[in-house]
Amino acid sequence: MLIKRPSDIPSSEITEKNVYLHRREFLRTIAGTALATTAGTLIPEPLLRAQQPAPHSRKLTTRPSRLSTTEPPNSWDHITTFNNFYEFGTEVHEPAIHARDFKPEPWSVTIEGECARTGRLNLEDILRGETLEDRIYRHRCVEAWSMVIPWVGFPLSRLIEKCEPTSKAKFVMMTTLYDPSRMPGQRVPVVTWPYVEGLRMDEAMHPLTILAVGLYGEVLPNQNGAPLRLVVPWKYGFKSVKSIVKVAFVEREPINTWKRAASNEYGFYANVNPAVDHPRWSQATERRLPSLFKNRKTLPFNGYGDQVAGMYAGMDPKRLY
Ligand SMILES: Nc1nc2c(c(=O)[nH]1)N[C@H]1C(S)=C(S)[C@@H](COP(=O)(O)O)O[C@H]1N2
Ligand SMILES: [Mo]
Repeated sequence: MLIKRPSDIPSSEITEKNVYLHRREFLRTIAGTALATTAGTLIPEPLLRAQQPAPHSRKLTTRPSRLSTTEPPNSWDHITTFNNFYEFGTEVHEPAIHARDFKPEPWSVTIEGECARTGRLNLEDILRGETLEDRIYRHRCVEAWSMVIPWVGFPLSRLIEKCEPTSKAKFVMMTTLYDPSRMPGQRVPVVTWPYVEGLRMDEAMHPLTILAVGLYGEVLPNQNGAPLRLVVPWKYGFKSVKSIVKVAFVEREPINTWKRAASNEYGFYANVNPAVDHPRWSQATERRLPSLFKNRKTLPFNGYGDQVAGMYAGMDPKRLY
């Protein structure tokens, strides 16, 4: 691989590592205490590989989707060793290590709020009769890195229809498991636990919005949000809440975790917008892993504008961040 010499690298690219460390510095400040981690150290690639379990060979039956991107996906190694999942540590290499012994089964999801079918659904009931699709999506983290990920999943709209929401249901709120004995990161108040995210009803019903249960045709690895996680490809990664145990239909816009933590930096909509800088860094470009440098322009709505921009007609694009 050709590595650029530092003198060739514009300063806009050099800031990259600082950018993704910033959110963590901020967290340490607000949390007072910090997880005892190797903060800021970058683990060399060969070491990461050595620590990685091989694909576990629990194959799923899937069919391809015409909603997939044709861009080449990142490797299994990249997708499973570079994760944001603060329940298992705030450094991107930590979830692969600390989520290893997490048991995502049995699993059930509580359905609450403005819908006819409140109650509890086992994961098996949620999946019964579903056709699982390979959905190869671009993923753009607010911290300016990106990947292409071959998810296995099904439209969130399918679950929503089963719940029969009432006309009062304007938003869907989804919540991650709260169990500090199984998710050690929750012993540290880096954010308000449990992690919650929400979508407006039309966003939740959009055919691009999926619940993922797999990766590369196999059952989802723990660090990627097993056994059930949201994927909303036109929004920054933090919208895609992992290890979901609750789906609630609500009338008012929910307060999502990152907005609660820093409403000056993170909003509810979180649509990928290269024209609106994050208060502390630019969103104009991104680093497509495994590159160490920003190597491509970020596209509005992460390249899914044709399919989703219509939902936001008339809204202030700054508010969409
Ligand atoms: N419960 C929970 N969900 C989460 C997060 C988290 O810390 N906790 N991080 C979010 C962020 S910032 C990103 S970029 C994606 C990362 O998903 P991946 O690790 O599967 O790539 O998960 C999102 N979902
Ligand atoms: Mo993210």
